[in-house]
This record gives sequence, structure tokens and C-alpha cells, in this order.
Amino acid sequence: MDISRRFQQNPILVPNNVAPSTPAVKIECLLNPGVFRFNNKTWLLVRVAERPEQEEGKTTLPIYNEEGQLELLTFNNDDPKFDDSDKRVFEYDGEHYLSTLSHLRLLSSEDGIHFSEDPAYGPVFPLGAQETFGIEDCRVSQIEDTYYLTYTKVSPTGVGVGLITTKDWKNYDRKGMIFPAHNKDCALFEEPINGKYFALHRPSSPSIGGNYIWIAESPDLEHWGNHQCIATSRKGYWDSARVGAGAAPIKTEKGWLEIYHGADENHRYCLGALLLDLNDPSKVLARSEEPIMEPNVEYEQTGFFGNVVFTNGHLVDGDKVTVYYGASDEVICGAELSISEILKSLGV
Ligand code: MAN
Repeated sequence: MDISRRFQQNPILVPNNVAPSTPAVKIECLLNPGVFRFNNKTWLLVRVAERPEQEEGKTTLPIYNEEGQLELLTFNNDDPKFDDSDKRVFEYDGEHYLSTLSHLRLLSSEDGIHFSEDPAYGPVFPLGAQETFGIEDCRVSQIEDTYYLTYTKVSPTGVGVGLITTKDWKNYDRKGMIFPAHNKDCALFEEPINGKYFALHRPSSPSIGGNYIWIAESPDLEHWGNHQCIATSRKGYWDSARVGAGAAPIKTEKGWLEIYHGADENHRYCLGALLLDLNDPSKVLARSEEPIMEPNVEYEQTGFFGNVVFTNGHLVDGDKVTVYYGASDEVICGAELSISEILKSLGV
């Protein structure tokens, strides 16, 4: 059952609310923001997905070269080697390419609803050989006075998780890839448990295994070990094809509450919850039988990639979780959930 209360103002951000990074491209999608508090404001670290204006009968894709300059690649749509059946990932002659190229943009707000850019806080652009197809879906965890950005790095060699730290959102320390390909959806716990740091992450296994949520531990947030699978996809359920963590787990009296996404074979993305043991977060205490939020309004059902609600950022205030989410992989929306209602839906 959908137990979320959507903002009346939804969608709160659409592609033409911000300017493209260069005149050579236009913004197709704004989606999947990381969320944090900084300077008494609410901030979104938005994924901005761009591509050039498309010519009739052709497809032009943007790629960054290793020096960070934009290059364009054009295919003829009627070329039998070209397959664009998935709007997100195209195939040519056995090679895969993303249809858009993403970077991350900072927007802030006093009220959590109206967001705008501040020229003092510039974008985070892809950098280096592991990010030539872009950077995506950044989670932001705050540990003491440092923000930890865990995000998807995409390049022809694979999709993995990168870590960047910052204290001021002006100076960034790039720590490289912390979970190698194929891996994404990494959320860091915002405090150590019994002296160790923990992360949720989502490796994908092509044959045995699948797209499952794993947990790992670390002494320093950079080196990770003792990996354990904590949630698989479930046949016949709303999360039958893939699952992945959202933002940092929320500490509650009953356990760590993780809002995660699950998709079925039709690529319908919903949100559900996992409850993990406070002392040993590799123990799953409860899991949603039904989604707590599903794409059931127009802007979540139609768009760049329809039937998607996807979150990797929220703010917690007492019992209230304000979830910011990407709808139809195209626009950004907000919704409120009650922690006690989520726990009740989990039967605890
Ligand atoms: C999936 C989707 C896309 C994303 C690619 C690469 O296909 O999540 O939106 O661009 O993976 O991460």
C-alpha cells in the first residue's frame, strides 16, 4: 500500500529549471538527488542527464574523454547493429552506451520545496577514465563534519561506486572506486557500529546470484570487507528483478530502517523498507511485503522512462522522513512518510 504523502507542488524540478552544462547539449532528465542539510538549508545533489539535440533518423550520444572534454558519437537508427529498445542504455555491435551523460548539480532551498542554484557552489563533473559515461545517483551521508558522496561511476570498463568527501561543497577529495564493477546503490551508515563503519551496496551477478543488496564493513570508510548478502530479489513480488539501497539507513528504536527500491521484470520501480538489527545490521528483522510507495500518479507513470519512483536522498525530522525522488527518470518530486507508519507496515 502506498503510504506516502506527495508534495502538492510535484514535480518540484523539471529539466528546463536549470541550464545545460554547455550549449552543445540539452537537459533530458533531472533525477535521483542526494539530499543533505548545510548552512541551515536543504540541498539536493541532482543528477543532470544531457544529450545533444537529436537529428531525424540518427542518434547522437555524448561521452567525456579522459581529459573531461565532451565528444559526440552518432549512429544511424536504421543500422541493423544499433539497438535502442531500452531508452537508458543503447547497444551498437555488442557495445553498450548510455543514451545520456550525467553530472551532479547542487541546488538549495529554504523551504525544502523551491530549489535554486547558487553560483558559489558549482557542479560536480565526471573526471578521468572511470567516468567517461558520467556520474549518477549520488548518496550523501554525513559523519561528523564531513560529507561522504557515494555515487555511480560509468565507463566502458564498467559501472562501479566512487567515493568523494567534502566539508564545504567547494573542495572535493576524490577517493576513487570503493566498490568495483558491477556495483551501484551504495549507502553509508552515518555512524560506526561497534567500532566499524558499514555500507549497503549492490553488486550484480550475471548468472548465479542477481541484483541483490549486500552489506560490508570498514575501519576507515575507504577499504571494505566482510561482504554479506542481506536482501535478494523475490520471485512473484514487486521487487522480483532487482533491489538496491536508497539513502543512509535511519536509526530507529526498532532497528536501522532502510528505504530501498525494487523493480520487477517490466522495469516498474517501487519503494519498500528493510529493518536491520541495531547491533548487527547484517541481520534483517523485517522487509516490506508490499511497496510503501509506487508509481501511481501521471508524472511517475509517463516520461523519459515511465513507471519509476526511485530515491537515494531524504531528510529525517522526528517521525517524518521527507523523501526526494526521481519520477519516470525525468523529474524530481518530494513526498513525506512517517517512520512509525513504515514500521507498522513492517509489522514491528
Ligand atoms: C541503468 C539505469 C540508467 C543508468 C545506467 C548506468 O541502466 O539506471 O539510468 O544510466 O544503469 O548506471
